[in-house]
Amino acid sequence: MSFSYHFTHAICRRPGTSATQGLRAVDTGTPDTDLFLQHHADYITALKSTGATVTELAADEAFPDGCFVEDAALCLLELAIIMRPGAPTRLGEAALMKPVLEDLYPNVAEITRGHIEGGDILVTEREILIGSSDRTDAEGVENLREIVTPYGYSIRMVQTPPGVLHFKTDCSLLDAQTILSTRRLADSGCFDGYEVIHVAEGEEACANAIRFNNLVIMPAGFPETRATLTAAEYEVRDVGNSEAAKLDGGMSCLSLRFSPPAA
Ligand code: CIR
Repeated sequence: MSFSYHFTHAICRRPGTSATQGLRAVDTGTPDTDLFLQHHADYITALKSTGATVTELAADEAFPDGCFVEDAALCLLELAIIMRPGAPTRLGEAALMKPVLEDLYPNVAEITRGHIEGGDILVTEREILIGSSDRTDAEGVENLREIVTPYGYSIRMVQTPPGVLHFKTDCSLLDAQTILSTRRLADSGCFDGYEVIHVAEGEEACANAIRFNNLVIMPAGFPETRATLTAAEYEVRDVGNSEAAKLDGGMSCLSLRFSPPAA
């Protein structure tokens, strides 16, 4: 399987002990901090195994959801954009990410109106797809559109399924043409024109995977979807996600993945 885009970098932030206070739609139990840290370390090992440089930020106890760094920024080829999370307890995470990205990107812009979280944004080779959700509104999307249009990007706004936290809770980009998706999302038609691989029925929680260089990194425990991806010749790496899942987090949320212009 070949991919046209190579990631040289990723940024992660370790979960802190305050992760036990992280946001969750439904309480399925409190995350075990030690196990969460073990899974997080396994995740970083998987990223590094592809040759990428991983910036490992220390936990910030003031932000229980701070390990879900994807929501705080969007990293494109030419610039990084600091998001404006819609969850009030997460708004400050964006400011924390700004100096980190300024060290890596010559150009860092910022969303200043409305709200938008990175988990609602899927960047494909032809467009930026954004799912409106409880965390991402039209004003935030419009602000992002103003920032990225001069760089030639086009934005298409779609609808995150009701009751689903983020757009990418239900989908992932596997390669330039192929999207892994739940049926409930793909049935909306938002991926018409792409190849779609559906996650197996009952395995909706593994739709949030990441394609990172030669690997597809997916949460452990979803054998049917794993077998489908392997049969389609993706090199799959499983990482435990039981503790992040208690906070509605998955594989994409735990990193920002990019190749800065200077790299
Ligand atoms: C939250 O509700 O914001 C966190 N507990 C989970 C964020 C997961 N992030 C993501 O899907 N991009």
